[in-house]
Amino acid sequence: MALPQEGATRAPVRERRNHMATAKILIILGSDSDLPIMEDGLSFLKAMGVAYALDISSAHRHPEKTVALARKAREEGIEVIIAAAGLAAHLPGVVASHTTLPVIGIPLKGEALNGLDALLSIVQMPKGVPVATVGVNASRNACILACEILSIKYPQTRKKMEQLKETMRNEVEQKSKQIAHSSGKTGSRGKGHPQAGTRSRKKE
Ligand code: C2R
Repeated sequence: MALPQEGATRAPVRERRNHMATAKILIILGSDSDLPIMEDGLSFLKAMGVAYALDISSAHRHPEKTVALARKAREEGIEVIIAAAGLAAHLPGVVASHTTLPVIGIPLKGEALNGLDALLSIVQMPKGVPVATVGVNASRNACILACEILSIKYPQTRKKMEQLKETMRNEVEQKSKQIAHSSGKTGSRGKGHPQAGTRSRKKE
């Protein structure tokens, strides 16, 4: 996998074609208004050094472009597609119906229904056309899942995913030690913990 230099991984929308040569992940947003939520995932990919292509399309507003993106993705070297949309989010499902590549859907939070509308639209696909759905606004998890899929084929990505797991393990260990240390000082299970001190109270 040709990994780009740090800082060169984020493809501005207008540069999508230039990046298609190396990008393995295609990210399609239903609207430019979705970009702020996608940033968390994009920063993860950037940190991972994984190239991606980013574009905006809409199954509702530009069905022709959406179908073309999905149909051309594989021949352009894409191996995983991420589609993010809010409201009646048909974009990921329509993309999935036009490709045999894995499609990861990100339901985005809208004002009226807090993302439940998008979540159900994306996750409840009919048999035969799956969309791997992550949590509401969970753009980072979508990008992690995309990297995990790529890690089947690319040892460098696999190594980085293993490092990520190791980092998370270490963070939990660190927090566990901190809370044990502070409960040793206070005699409780940690300040601010919802069940702080409950164990010692029960014993009393
Ligand atoms: P605007 O802010 O452009 O009005 O979009 C977008 O993903 C966005 O969250 C409002 C919301 O509409 C969503 N959208 C879809 C689709 N196209 C746009 N769900 C689609 O085709 O599914």
